[in-house]
Amino acid sequence: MKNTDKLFEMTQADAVLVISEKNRMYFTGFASTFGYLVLLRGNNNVFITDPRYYEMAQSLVEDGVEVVQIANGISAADALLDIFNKHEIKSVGFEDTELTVQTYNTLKHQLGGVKLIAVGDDICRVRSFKTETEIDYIKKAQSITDIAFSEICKIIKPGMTERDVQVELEYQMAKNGAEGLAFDTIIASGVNTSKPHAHPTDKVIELGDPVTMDFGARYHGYCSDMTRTVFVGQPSEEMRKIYNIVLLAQTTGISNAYCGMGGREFDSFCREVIKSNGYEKFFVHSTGHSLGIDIHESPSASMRSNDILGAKQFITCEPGIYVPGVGGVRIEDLLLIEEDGITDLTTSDKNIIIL
Ligand SMILES: [Mn+2]
Repeated sequence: MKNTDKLFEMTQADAVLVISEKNRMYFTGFASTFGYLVLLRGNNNVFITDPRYYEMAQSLVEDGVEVVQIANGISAADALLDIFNKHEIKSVGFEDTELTVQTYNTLKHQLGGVKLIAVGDDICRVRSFKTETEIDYIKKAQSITDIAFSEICKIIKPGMTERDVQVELEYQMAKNGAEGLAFDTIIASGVNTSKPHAHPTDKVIELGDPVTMDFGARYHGYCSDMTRTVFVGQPSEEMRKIYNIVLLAQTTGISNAYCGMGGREFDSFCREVIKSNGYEKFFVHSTGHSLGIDIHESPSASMRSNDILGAKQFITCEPGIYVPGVGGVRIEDLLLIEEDGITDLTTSDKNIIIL
C-alpha cells in the first residue's frame, strides 16, 4: 500500500474515496474489478471488497490496511457511511477525472451530509512521481519492448501485411515477458506512415516502404512506449531527408533535456530543429508525455504545456514529420528524469535501419 501523505498535503479533504480500477491498482498494488478504497489521514486506510478479492486483499492487512468484506445484502454505501461515521469524516475527496456522472450523482445522494471535494488532479500529480518499484517495472517493460523490436527487424519482409507485423511484434513482446499491451499497436507502411496514429491494415509491405511501429508492453501493470520507422529496401531521397531531420530533432531534444526543464521548453528543443529545416507544419503533435499505469500521464511536453519536468518523472521524446501522400517518420524514446540527469531507457538503434 502506497504512502498517501503527499496526497493529503494537496487536499483539505478528511478522507479520499478511490473507486476507479487504475487508482485502486495504484494505491493497493493489485488489480481488481471491484473495490472501494478509503484513504484516511496518517496512512490509515480501509479497503472494501467482496469475496472474490478478499483473500488477495489480505496482503493489505499486513500493511496495516483494514479490509472490510461486503456480501449478502450489505451495500458499499452502508459500509462507506460506517467508516465515515467512525472516523468523523466531514469531507471526502473523489476522482472527478475518473467517475461517470452517474456514479458521482449516486455518491452524492448516498453520502448525503458528506462534502465531496474533487481530487482527481491531485492523484494524477502524486502518480506522476514514480517510486523505485514503479521505475523498475517501467524499465522492465521498456526492455521487453526493445527486445521485441530487435526481433521484428529480423522478421519484416516485403509481402507481409501491416497486420502480420502487428501480430508478430505483439507475440515477441508476450514471449519476452509482457503481460499485455500498453496500448493498441500502431503499424503503418508506405504512404500510411503519414498518419501518425494509423491502425494496422491488410496493406502489403512493398520494397522501399517505410514501416512505422509505435508499441509498448505492460509489465506489473506499467507501460512502456517506443516508436521506430524502418525501411524495407532503399528509401526515397525525400524519406531519407525526413528521417535525418526527425533523428536530429529527437537527439537534440534528448541531449538538451535536464531535470527541471519546462514541458514547453523540451518541446521547443525538438520543434526548432524541424522548423529550421522547413517541416514545421508537418510536425502535428506534441513532443512527449509521461506514462505509468496509463500510457498517457502527466507531465507532458507540448507547445502549450505549463508542466515542469522533475526528478522521478518520465517523458517520451517523439518528434515526427508526416507528409500526406509521401510518408512519415517518428522516433520515440522513453526518458527517466532524475536529479543528476536524464536516462534514455530505450536502447534500440535509431540510426536509419534498412532491412
Ligand atoms: Mn508515446
